[in-house]
Amino acid sequence: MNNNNKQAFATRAIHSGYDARDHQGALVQPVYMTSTFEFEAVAQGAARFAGEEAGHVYSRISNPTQELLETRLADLEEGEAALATASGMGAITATLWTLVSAGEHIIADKTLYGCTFAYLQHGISRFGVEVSFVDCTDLNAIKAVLQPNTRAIYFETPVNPTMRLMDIAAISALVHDYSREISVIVDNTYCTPALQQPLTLGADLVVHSATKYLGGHGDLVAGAVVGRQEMIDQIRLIGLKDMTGAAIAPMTAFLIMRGLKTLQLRMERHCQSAATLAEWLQQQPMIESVYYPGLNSHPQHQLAATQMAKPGGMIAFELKQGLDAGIRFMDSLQMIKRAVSLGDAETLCQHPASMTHSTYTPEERAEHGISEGLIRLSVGLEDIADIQADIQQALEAD
Ligand code: 7XF
Repeated sequence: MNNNNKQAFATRAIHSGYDARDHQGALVQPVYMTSTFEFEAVAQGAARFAGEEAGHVYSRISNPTQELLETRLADLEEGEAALATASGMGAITATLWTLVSAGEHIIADKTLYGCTFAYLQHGISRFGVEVSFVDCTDLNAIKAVLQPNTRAIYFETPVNPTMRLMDIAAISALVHDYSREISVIVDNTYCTPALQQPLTLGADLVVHSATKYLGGHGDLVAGAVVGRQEMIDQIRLIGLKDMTGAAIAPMTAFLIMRGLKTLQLRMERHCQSAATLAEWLQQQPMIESVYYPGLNSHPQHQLAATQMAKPGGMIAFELKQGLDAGIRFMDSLQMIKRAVSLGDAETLCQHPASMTHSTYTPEERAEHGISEGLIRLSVGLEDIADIQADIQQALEAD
């Protein structure tokens, strides 16, 4: 216990919300593999549908295994409530479909995960929602696009894949000062609450691809959104139930809780190995630039130190000889996997321009700051010496 009587993060990641006495003493929570729930009488079913009585109705809306995961995620993110979904994109779309209507406006950072960008650029814009992409590291740029019909500002920090950081507290203060009607939504996938807790810095909602560090083992696809109870209730009843149907499977919720038990331990190792590798990469003669918030050379190194407990497990870099050398490097990797996704035990390496960010046109990538030669590394949990040896031999291969 820490001094305000609240258990510490690692403890809550294991225990929060679960009482074995409710489950015949089972150490680990049972998985409720059920699509529907029996009503004692018609009146009870009617009351549940009307929202007058608490209780489950149907597993597209809620399920006890999902509910326990949601309690735990809300606790870890310091939020009132959470909604777990079938994917990160399910969480993002359910959230924005709920908050924004035709004729309204969203501000987004200029660089986002490829499918989030595609949804904002080509998806929601088809339904009469206006989106302004701006450099959210520049508060004046945000100020310049705030409008009376703005309903949300959306950004990642660190940004996938360029590793720019947004000042969550400063953006939240600026936007809320303009209007409390605007939701500040932070994609916390790269950090997890083990490293960064946007709600404590003034954000309204946190979204996650739980596919990544939260699950942590590369064996599931899932997402989550965390925030105030009233907002999460709305997202559940509108964005999840009616607009996306992106319900999480009970077994997936179970696997995420298994992953959460080691979240803090894993993040410590991911961060330690990434910090060592970033320093080492920076000294290699074939490397042009390394983007990692823990490096002194990162333009927002200072912000990283105040906003993030540690600089994370993701690194981006460019080779001096550009794209062709980058592809040669990637094709020469032996232990490290060429794969998209991130946050797994396995070290993963991918090429944003042709993979995760191929949803941008080449012109959009140039405008939004994603270079064609950029390589992204998700530093895994293998021994650092083995990761480094594989990178070294791939850099030296011709
Ligand atoms: O729907 P998903 O669980 O894949 O989550 C979407 C998503 C949301 N936010 C961020 C910051 C993400 O990185 C993702 C998914 N990104 C993977 C990646 O960058 O490798 C997807 C592989 S194409």
